Amino acid sequence: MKVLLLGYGNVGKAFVELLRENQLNVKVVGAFKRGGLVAPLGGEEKAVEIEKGLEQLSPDVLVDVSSPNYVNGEPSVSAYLEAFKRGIHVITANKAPLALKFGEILDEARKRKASLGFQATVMSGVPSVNLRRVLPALKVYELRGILNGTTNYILSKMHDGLSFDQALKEAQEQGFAEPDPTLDVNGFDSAAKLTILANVYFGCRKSIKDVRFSGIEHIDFSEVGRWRNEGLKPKLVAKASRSELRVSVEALTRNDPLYHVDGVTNGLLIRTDIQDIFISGPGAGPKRAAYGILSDLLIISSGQS
Ligand code: 80F
Repeated sequence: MKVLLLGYGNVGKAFVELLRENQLNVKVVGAFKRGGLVAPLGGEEKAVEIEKGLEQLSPDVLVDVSSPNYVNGEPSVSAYLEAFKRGIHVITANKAPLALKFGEILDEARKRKASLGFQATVMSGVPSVNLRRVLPALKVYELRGILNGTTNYILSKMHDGLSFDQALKEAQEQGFAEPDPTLDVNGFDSAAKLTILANVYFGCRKSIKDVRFSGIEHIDFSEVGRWRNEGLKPKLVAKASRSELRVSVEALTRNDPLYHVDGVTNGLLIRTDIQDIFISGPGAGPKRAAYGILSDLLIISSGQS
C-alpha cells in the first residue's frame, strides 16, 4: 500500500516511525510541505502542485497531517476532493476541514467510493470516532465530553488552588499548551471536535458554525473555590444532542463520570437507548495521533471501512 503525506511535522514523523516499528507493508512515497513536494522522504523539496503530485505518485491513501486552517480548510479540502476523484482514500488528523465542510467531503468520498478516516481528529488514538462502527443499531441521544486536554489541565489545577495564569504557565512549561493557546482556551478546539463527533453519532451534517461555545478565559477564581467547597469541579463540557451543540464550563458533581477526568486526559460519555458508554484516555501526543491514523489505515486496508 502506498501512502502520501500532506504535512510532515511531529505527527507525520511519529506515523512513519510507527509504520517502521510495526513492519507493515506500507510505503510512504513522499510528503507535501508548505513549499512543495518531498519525494522520496528525505529528498529535495520541489515545487509541485498537490494535484500533480497525486497524479505522478498515485498513492492508495493520502494522509493529512498538516496544520489546521480554520479560514477555509485549504489546501486540505481541495486535496481530499482531488484524491477522491482518483479513488484515493483519505485519512486525516487535521480537524479543520471536517469541522468546516464535513458534509461536502463525506458526500464526495461516498460518490467516488473512497474511504475517509479521521479517528485522530478527536481524542487521538482513543477510539472516539471509530467506536461508532461497532455500535450498530444503538440510538444515540446525547454526547458529553471533555475533549480538550489543555483546558482540562488548567481547570484541574485551578480546582487544586492555582490561579488561571499560574495554571496556564504550568501547562505551557509541561508542553501541554501551545505558546498561543487561544483556540484551546476559548473553547474553539472543543467545538471543532464536538462538530465531528455529532456528525458521526447523529449522522448529521453540522459545521462549527452550529456550535454555541464559550471557553475558560473568564472563569472566576473565587467561584472555583466556592464550587470546591460545595464538592463541585469545573469542567469544559462539550455537549451534543440532535437539536443542540454546545461547549461551556459546568460545575460537575462527583457522580458524573466526567468529574473524574482530570489533567490532560479526555473523556466521552455516549448516552444511548440501551446503555451509557464511557471512554477516557490521553487525547494528545504525536505517537497517539499516529496510532489513530494507523488504526484507520488498517481498517481501510482490510476493506472494513
Ligand atoms: P506540526 O506543526 O509539527 O506539523 C505540521 C506540518 O504541516 C508541517 O510539516 C508543515 O510544513 C505542514 N504544513 C503546514 N501547512 C501546510 C500546507 N499548506 N501544505 C502542506 N503542508 C503544510 O503539527 P503536528 O503536531 O504534526 O500536527 C499535525 C496535525 O495533526 C494538525 O492538524 C494537528 O491539529 C493534528 N493533531 C495533532 C496532535 C498532536 O498531538 C494530535 C491530534 C491531531 O487536537 C489537537 O489539536 C491536538 N492537540 C490533539 S493530539 N500533535
